[in-house]
Amino acid sequence: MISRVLSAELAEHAGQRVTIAGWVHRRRRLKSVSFLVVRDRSGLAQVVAPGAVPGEETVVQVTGVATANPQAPGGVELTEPEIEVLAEPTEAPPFDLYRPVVPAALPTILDHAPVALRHPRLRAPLEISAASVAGFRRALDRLGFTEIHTPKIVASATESGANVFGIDYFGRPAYLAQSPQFYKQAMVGVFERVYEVGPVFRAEPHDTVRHLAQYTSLDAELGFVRDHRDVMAVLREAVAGMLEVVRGQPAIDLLGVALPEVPAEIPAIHFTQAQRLTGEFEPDLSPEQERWLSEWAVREHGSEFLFVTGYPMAKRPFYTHPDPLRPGYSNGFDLLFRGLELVTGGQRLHRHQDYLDALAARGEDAGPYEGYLRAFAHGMPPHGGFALGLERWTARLVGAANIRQATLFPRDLHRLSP
Ligand code: AMO
Repeated sequence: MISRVLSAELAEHAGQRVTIAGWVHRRRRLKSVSFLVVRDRSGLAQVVAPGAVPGEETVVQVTGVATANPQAPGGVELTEPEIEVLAEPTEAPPFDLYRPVVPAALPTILDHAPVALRHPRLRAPLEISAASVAGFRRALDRLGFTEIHTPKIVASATESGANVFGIDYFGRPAYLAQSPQFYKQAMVGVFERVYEVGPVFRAEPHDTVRHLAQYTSLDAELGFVRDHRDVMAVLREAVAGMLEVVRGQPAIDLLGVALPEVPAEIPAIHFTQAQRLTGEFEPDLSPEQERWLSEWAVREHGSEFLFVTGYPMAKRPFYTHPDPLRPGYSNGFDLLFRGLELVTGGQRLHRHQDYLDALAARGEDAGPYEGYLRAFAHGMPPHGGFALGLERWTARLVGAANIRQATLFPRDLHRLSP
């Protein structure tokens, strides 16, 4: 490795001759002196040089004396520099990366993602996303969960046939996994408590600000639950754990983001109550209803999170456990956050015969699910789980209007590259 200090550590080395390395973020030439701002993974450092200096996005290594200057970023700058060019760009960036406000529209940013994401404000949501995943893992590790990695090439659809990508698998039909649903359930039979952070695929025919064709699903599944409320309690811990790690991130300050509080118990309302409150009685909640309910939860409970429980069985997948006390309704829930469905989860069926009956009642052939159902033939405890959409979470957290602002190389109806 090139032996260097990070720009964020420069103040600790005041008075010493040190080496930094990174990209020329900004170059300013005055009459007798040039200012060079070098960007590395930790932030920005200023270099004062007597003569000409390399242009923006040149990769440099600079050795100089760390000298106190209250006007420099971090209060320290490098003087008496020796500048070595490690790589020279052959193309100019699509816009100035040093302007604090991004001077480009989303399609330009996405078309030029490899360089555009170098802008500190555009990189920040992805840093928050990484911190969220670290917090998710830490929270579930503490609760005795095992991380698993399930196949993404699968033999059957899980969440309904409509939005699944079909592929040719050595001459046989196969699909890109819409969810690790079946595998995470089966692994409850092995580990009791599992989670997965991985890509899932949805052939979404809609061009919306909240749907992607590939997104990152934070999944969990646990056994020996009494009902869906035990799953909701674990989800609460997972979300609180994500925020714990996010809270310390410089990206939060950079974006000026207000983080939500997670109430000790997140408020929950039944689906029928949600219908009554909004005065709409469709079998599923519309995006407008979700927005209204979120505002209601802030007004009534001071919470930016709201559980809606007891969705109608007809609107949930066949693996959903019915509410034993309310025919037609399920032990399935959604978690709304800042006006949007962030999580879907619930208690599942766990007896083999219940699965056969549920498929028959829906007029579905059990054949394609044989591999999945085998786990239940060997004894499965009452269990449940959830899946949280990472990009939706990050977008809501940073106040991005479009999910693509919180997605690395988004895939959608129109976008397959970069
Ligand atoms: P569901 O299909 O509701 O549930 O997905 C779970 C969560 O994933 C996110 N999400 C999406 N994010 C971006 N683009 C999309 N096209 C998209 N579709 C869904 C949402 C959503 O709440 N197997 C169940 C989960 C479970 O019960 O464990 C499932 O996948 O944030």
